[in-house]
Amino acid sequence: MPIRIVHTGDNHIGLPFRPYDEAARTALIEERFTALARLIQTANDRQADFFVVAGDLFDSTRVKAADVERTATILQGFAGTAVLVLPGNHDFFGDADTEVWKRFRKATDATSTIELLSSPAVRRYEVAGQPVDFFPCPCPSKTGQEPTTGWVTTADQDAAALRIGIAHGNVTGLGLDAADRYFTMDAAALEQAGLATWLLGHIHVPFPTTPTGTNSPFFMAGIHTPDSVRCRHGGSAWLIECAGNRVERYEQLTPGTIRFVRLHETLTGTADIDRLEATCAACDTATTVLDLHLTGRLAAADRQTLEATLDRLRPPFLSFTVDLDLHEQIDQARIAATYASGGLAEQLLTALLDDADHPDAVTLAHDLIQEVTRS
Ligand SMILES: [Mn+2]
Repeated sequence: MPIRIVHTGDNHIGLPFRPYDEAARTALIEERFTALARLIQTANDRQADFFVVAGDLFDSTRVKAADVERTATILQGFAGTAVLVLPGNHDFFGDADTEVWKRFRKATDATSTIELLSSPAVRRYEVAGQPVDFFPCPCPSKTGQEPTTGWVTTADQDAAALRIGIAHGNVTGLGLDAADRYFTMDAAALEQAGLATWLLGHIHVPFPTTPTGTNSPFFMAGIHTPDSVRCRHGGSAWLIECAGNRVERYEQLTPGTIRFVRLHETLTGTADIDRLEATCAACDTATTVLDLHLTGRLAAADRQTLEATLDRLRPPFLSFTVDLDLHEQIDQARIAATYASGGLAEQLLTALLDDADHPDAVTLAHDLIQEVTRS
């Protein structure tokens, strides 16, 4: 029987989602818990032996007690040998007084299977006679120049054990960390440490880049469910199967159910509005946080059609925000309604309207006339 590990990280429980309205904010905060609960369920269904959180389980060191307790209750649902929780850089372990970990310890005190990896020292377990040694590298602060993994190279390693590193930080070549402030690890050094593999967190993008495979010198969990439009994947975690001191097989798990989508569209007429409507209607609305950025030029009547369309599209979405940078397209009806017939403005704008080579000219002239008349 292989030893199975479910590897997650960067769950950011307690992320406040401040820019969203109350309904969306509540749903987004809730999703961080429910996606973690789904992942525990999957780990149990797949008979995982270990559930590893590779840092940033919490969004900060001051997450409120109720949220920490709820997280602890979810983790207590794991049916395997142990849940291992590493402090990352957002939820670093400063000392025994670090608020979030005091709360976490209090909430998990009675659960012998939950281990807070607050110190860099080997944690040994045994699964069906096979020793399994974890080498945790907790973050002591929010930022740091040096990797936290140095102690592993000089630590005693038992050749008979399955040996797994757990760390949190940037990896050269993976993330953008030009200033080396996030405990940057060297990929080659990780590979040369003598361990079967490393379970890492910090970069919210999963690594390896293939959903299944046979081996990898390290794994990056990827955030378990998206937290912003910057997240291009649907939420990720790994199921890793080991035999001896080797990874034999890995498989990507997808516990997330929400998506953040930002759409940039240029509108110049009703055909574009129809196209926008079709694109929005194709979204899985109840689980989509949609952020529309609309630019272009619309005639007054089309602008009304757009407003009505947006009002119709909005309700089923988890969140639906619109950034409008639209100019008014001046047409004959607008000229007739605004300017005296036969007057200079009417004649000028009508002439410009016919200038197919300069479609912006009439709008520009109208804006100028409006500005002059107003001042
Ligand atoms: Mn981090």
